[in-house]
Amino acid sequence: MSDYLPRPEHKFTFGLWTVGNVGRDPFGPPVRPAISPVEIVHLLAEVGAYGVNYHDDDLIPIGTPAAEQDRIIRDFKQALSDTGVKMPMATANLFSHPIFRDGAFTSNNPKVRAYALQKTLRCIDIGVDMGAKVYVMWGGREGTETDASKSPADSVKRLREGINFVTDYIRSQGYDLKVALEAKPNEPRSDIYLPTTGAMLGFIATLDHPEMVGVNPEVAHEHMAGLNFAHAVAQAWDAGKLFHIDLNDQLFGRYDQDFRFGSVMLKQNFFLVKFLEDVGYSGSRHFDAHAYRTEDYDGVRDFARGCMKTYLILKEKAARWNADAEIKALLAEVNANDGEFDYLSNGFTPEKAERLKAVEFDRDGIAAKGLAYERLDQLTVEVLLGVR
Ligand code: GLT
Ligand code: MN
Ligand code: MN
Repeated sequence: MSDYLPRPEHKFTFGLWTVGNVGRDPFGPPVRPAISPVEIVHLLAEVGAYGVNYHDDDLIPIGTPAAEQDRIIRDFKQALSDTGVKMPMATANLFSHPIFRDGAFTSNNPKVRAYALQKTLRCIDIGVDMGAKVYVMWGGREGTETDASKSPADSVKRLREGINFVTDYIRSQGYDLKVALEAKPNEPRSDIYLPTTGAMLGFIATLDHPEMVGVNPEVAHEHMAGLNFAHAVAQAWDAGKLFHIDLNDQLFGRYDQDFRFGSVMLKQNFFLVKFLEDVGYSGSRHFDAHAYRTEDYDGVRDFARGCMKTYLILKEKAARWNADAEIKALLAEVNANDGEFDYLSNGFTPEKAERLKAVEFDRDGIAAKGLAYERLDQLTVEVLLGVR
């Protein structure tokens, strides 16, 4: 049994905006005093996180004079080196300032698109300087309330043009930096373009440098769309595109709640953690979540520790599930193979097709046997509930 304590090899990270969230919502003002980025780094070190992720505006408010910017960066780097906390990911805020009210890369206004690009390049320069290896692009306002305002096809073209510019910039600077696109179906826009991880994966294939671009799937965002998050993650992994992941939790069909990881849908999160651990995902496990509005900063610490501890408990449950003799026997049974059709793997030949077409299948015999998935799922629940 593990101590469930976070260690650097677990790669647990939090954005500045997560533990630094002050509890503002559309119906009420902040409930916690803001703490500085340096204080956030110390809080994360105290709870045992590996890293902190950087949003340009969270660290350097828009319009900060150059000298002040240098001081902020110096102090932040000092906090990183004092605590050993790493900064593996950078991301630009292209959604808060009113200039982005109709999108950034997809705005109809070329000045807004140019500003979004400038802000991205500057964020990348600072992020790389502080150690970032991944740049996340979440197009929070890349969408519409009314499709009278712009053509969705033009918007996808504009997004492509913007991302191609960014990847060429990264190459021209010789940066060791990958780009991870984060999908969300809606909120704050009525509809956001490329609303799911699957849509992002299709889009990436159309870019100039698809090898530099992957995805950053978020639990809450796929759950808003009623989708199975682990399936989206598996497809991204299969495509070699799982560059980053945003872990949090919530039920299907709600607004973006960003709850503590594992606080709502335990079984789904169990299969997610099992997948990540089984395949050996080695990137950041980023908790893009925040504490309930009911909490003070002790509650924020409880929240952060809870995200990491639940991940580690689910990781241990996954190992237990994999080692369970009865589960293994059931899986072996449903995957039994007498070798009769092994010739179908390793590609097509006309001879294989002819041989296959001549087979008489015992449809009723094959269909008659139960698959014991009820038993398998019950055993899964028993592992999760701690009675196996
Ligand atoms: C914002 C959003 C997240 C994104 C962040 C990166 S910012 O908090 O809700 O899903 O990952 O831009
Ligand atoms: Mn979210
Ligand atoms: Mn996110």
